[in-house]
Amino acid sequence: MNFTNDLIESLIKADKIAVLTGAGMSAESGIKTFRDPDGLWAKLNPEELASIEGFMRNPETVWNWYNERRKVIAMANPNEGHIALAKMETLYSNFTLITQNIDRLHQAAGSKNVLELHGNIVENHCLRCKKPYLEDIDINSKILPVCPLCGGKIRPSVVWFGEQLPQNTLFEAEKATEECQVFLSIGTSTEVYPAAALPYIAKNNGAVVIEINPRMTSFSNEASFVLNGTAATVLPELVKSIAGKKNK
Ligand code: BJW
Ligand code: ZN
Repeated sequence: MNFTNDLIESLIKADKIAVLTGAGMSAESGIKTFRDPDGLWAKLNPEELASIEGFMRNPETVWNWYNERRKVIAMANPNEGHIALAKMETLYSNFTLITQNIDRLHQAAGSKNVLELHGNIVENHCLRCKKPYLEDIDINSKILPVCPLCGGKIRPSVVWFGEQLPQNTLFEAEKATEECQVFLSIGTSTEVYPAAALPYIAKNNGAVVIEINPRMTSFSNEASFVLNGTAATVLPELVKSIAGKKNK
């Protein structure tokens, strides 16, 4: 892919970078997105599977779904895009990677400063007393785990619809977004708030905003540059184009 000089210049000049990633980031690691034609929500109902009301109505169904996804994620490896972002972090003194993904593949690729807006699929906690549940979950068991402290239902430590995002993490993400000179929005449909507000916040604060996505999104027309391709193909080329020229 050919990158314009303006785009490369903006990345070389910048010392503060913020990146927002969504499900498309992990698509080439074999993890399904949500809103693509073959995505999770094409066949499944988000209100039943990703809300507290759905969990209370039918915890078995929700646990089965999370256990199936845990199996897929446990087998997945970071793709070339994750690896390129980890390399990119080493080029900057101030680099914040904000992710909506729960799969921990950024950390597996070596990224250090990662903010998880929607939690993660590895940890669990008690719905009632909120304490972390530290036992291993047997993903093949039909018996639902309960809290050894209060008997409450155990749930995955992800953020469902209608739930508040972790407030410190969101605060740090907004701060990095307001302060950055370049913001990258990668593999997200920019449909789910408050994460979807971040590219707009960056733009309103004067940042150059680069979108990487094989499809147009609701934000594309606002972006400074749209790189029409996948994360695992565009990011390695982009990072290669700046690596030799960027002094930390
Ligand atoms: C590629 C690619 C490749 C494909 N390379 N790209 C009206 C207005 C504003 C807000 C609301 C509203 N009505 C309701 C709300 C609130 C709601 C919301 O935003 N809803 C919208 C859908 C309208 N938000 C919330 O409820 C949030 N909480 C909240 O607002 O709290 C307020 C509160 C305050 C005080 C007290 C209490 C509450 C919480 C949102 C939680 C979202 N949770 C999920 C599930 C997480 C757990 C799990 O995974 O199981 O998070 S839903 C799902 O969507 C998941 C994702 O993180 C999130 C975003 O999706 P993402 O990542 O953008 O994926 P896709 O599939 O949408 O897009 C993929 C993109 O990749 C596409 O563009 C492809 O083209 C692209 N792509 N292959 C690069 N190879
Ligand atoms: Zn408890």
